[in-house]
Amino acid sequence: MTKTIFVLNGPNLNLLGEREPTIYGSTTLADIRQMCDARAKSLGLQIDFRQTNFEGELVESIHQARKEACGIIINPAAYTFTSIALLDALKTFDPPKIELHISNVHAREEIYHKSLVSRIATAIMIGFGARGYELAIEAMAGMVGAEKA
Ligand code: CA2
Repeated sequence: MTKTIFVLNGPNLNLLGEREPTIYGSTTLADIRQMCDARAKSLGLQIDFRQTNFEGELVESIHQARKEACGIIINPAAYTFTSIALLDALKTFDPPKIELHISNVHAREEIYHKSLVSRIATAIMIGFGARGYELAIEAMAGMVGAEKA
């Protein structure tokens, strides 16, 4: 059976490519979704790609991932720095979890420096732009022992 990876995206990431291109680039979330699907397919993986502006919905997706996914790639956006609910939910997910940020958060204002999610992430992908999603999928394929190279 094909292994499924959940790719979860938090608040405002639906605006990618429309605003602040100097920070987040001009690639849209729809473009990123396509890139993820293509890379996952070539690695023998399946992607469940989601975006929400609601904290509880992210928590629900993580609960669903506990039943259906063998890995999570998550860009929690602003909830990275504020959400204990997200942290608690991710703690219940034992398989690999990659925290991802498009921008280099450490080169930005101090409010973006202290991630709660990093405490429990298996690995972190920061500052590679939209390409970070593809890189995270490649890394995840290695972590979950996907069939193809
Ligand atoms: O770099 C990232 O991927 C972030 O997770 C993006 C978050 C920010 O709070 C994190 O510090 C780093 C913000 C997402 C906002 O997305 C927008 C996209 C286009 C225009 C405006 C906001």
